[in-house]
This record gives sequence, structure tokens and C-alpha cells, in this order.
Amino acid sequence: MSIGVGIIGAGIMGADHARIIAGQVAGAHLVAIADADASRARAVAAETGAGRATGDPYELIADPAVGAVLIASPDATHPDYAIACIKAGKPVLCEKPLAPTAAQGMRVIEAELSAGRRLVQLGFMRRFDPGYTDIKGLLETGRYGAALAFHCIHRNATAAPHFDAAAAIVSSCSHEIDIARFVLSAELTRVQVFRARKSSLATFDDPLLVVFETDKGQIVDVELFLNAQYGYDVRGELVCETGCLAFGPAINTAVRHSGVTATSLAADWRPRFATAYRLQNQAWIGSIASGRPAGASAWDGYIVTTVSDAGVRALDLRSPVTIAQEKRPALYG
Ligand code: ISE
Repeated sequence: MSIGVGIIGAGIMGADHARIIAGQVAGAHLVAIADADASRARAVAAETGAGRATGDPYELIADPAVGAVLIASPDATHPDYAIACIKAGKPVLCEKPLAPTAAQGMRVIEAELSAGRRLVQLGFMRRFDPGYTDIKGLLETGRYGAALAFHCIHRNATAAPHFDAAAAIVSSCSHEIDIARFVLSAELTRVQVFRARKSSLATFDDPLLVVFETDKGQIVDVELFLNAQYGYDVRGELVCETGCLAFGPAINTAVRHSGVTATSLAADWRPRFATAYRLQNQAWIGSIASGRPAGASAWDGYIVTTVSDAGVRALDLRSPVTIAQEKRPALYG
């Protein structure tokens, strides 16, 4: 049986997800696109063969042909659409972040708790990226001893026009917050944010160095540089007691010529994480069919919002902030 998918949001990510669902995922078919700008919804629907387009996301959620909803609209709209889907009993893949703040994210947790079942998967696609899954697998063999530190680099060529330093933490750094918890099987307990000299090409404090401590005593440092100009560059290195596990960022063939080895970089995250997005979306559809949740849960999404709230406070205060630890409800195992 094929699951009819509706997508809310016809921007960069909504259009990308529409192409992935329409062309690369088994067991699903694209039914409808919604966007506050109905003409954008119509354009993506025409390109991807989705039969319906609407300017009203709630009409899409109520559509009986839509069995599952992918939310890729602006961040602030995620909680309301996710809650409407939960109330309608429809599974959701919600782009990160779950919400701009923890207080708003908690509304989604309360909706799942009162429904008594998990319907939301968070779009932290890096959990499906072979770079991260490889180092997690290698760490878990025990061959390299305990993980001590995780160095992360997160560079974009240019930041979206609406970005500021707080958005860099809430939106961009949310990926490292989630993936550090996932790779290290640890919780983040403290955060400090350092501002480097501001790039003359940036409109906000960029780059930032965000440093976390974990409940296992590890350090996670993230260089966030969203106006790096030269390309999209995400990579990392996990420092363990007897070895270091490094991955990224090249996605293409190495060309050796004229005494130089060159590998090209992606322009943005879509090609860099194309495999991760495909595997994530396939796992989501598979989880609906099997009834076994996959990927990051709404709870993971909520915890990330508590950490990014603390990160924004640390940015403003210019001093370390302790991250309150939350008790995981039984629903989230
Ligand atoms: C963007 O929203 C993403 O999700 C990308 O993965 C991230 O690298 C980028 O910094 C964000 O702005």
C-alpha cells in the first residue's frame, strides 16, 4: 500500500522534499503541496506531479487523500501545523527545528502526550548521513576507547537574509546539538558562545564558536561560520582515547591534475546531504508502514530547543549557561 504524502511549504526545502518523495522513495506518492503563497505551491505541484495545490495548509492536513504530512514551512509555523496533524491522527515529518523556543516546542510534546502516541519524526537528517553513522558505529565498537571531544565545523557559503547570530544557533547549530547527542549518546549540560572578529561580509556576528559540555564530561565545539563564501562545508572529528574519527566534507570525485588534488564542495546542504535526506524520508515512510518510529523524535526536537534557548542566552550574556536537564516521558522510551 502506498502512503499519500502532503507537503506544507514550497520553498527551498519543501520543493526538495517534494522531488525526493515523488522520485526517490518507495511506498509513498506525492498528493498535495500547500504554501501560504498558492502560486508557489502550484509551481512545485506542477514540477513534481502532485495532483493538488493549495494556499491553506489546514486544508491539506484535512484532505482524506493525505495520509502523512511533511512540514517544511517557516520555523515559527512548525508547532501549529504539527499539532493539527497530531489532532488529525496523521504522521508527520517536521523539518528542524521543532520550534523556535522550548516553550513552543513543549506544545507539540503535550499534544503527542495527550494523543498517547508518537506521530512526529524530526527532520534531523544528519542521523542518516553515512559520515555520522560511521563514526557512531566505530565509537560503539569500543576499539578507540571513550570519546573525549567532538570538533564540528559548520560553514555555509552565505547566510539567508533574515539570519542573525541567534538564528545561527537556533536554526543552524540545532543540527550539531542533535547529532552530538546522537553520536555520543549523551546530553549537553552547559554552553558557552564566543564571538570571533566579525567578517566584513556578514551582517551579524559571524563566525561564532559554540562550546558545549556533556553529562559524560566531553567537550563539543562547533565553529559556525555562515558567510564563509567558498562553499558549504560540514565536517567533524571525534577525538577518542586511542584514535580520532574524522569525516566530510567532499562529495565528489578527487581530480588530480597539474600537481594538485582537488575535490569539489557542495553549494549548500541539499547536495551535501542528499543521501541523508533520501534515507531519512524513506525511513519515515517505512516507519509509518511498520509502526516502529525512526529517526529523531519530537522529544529529541524539544531537547534541542532547550539547548538552543540556553545557547541564545549564553550568546547574549557572554558567559556560560547551564542547561536544565529534563525528565523524558515514558512515551519516548
Ligand atoms: C539550514 O536551515 C539547514 O538546515 C542546513 O542544513 C544548515 O547547514 C544551514 O546552516 C541552515 O541554515
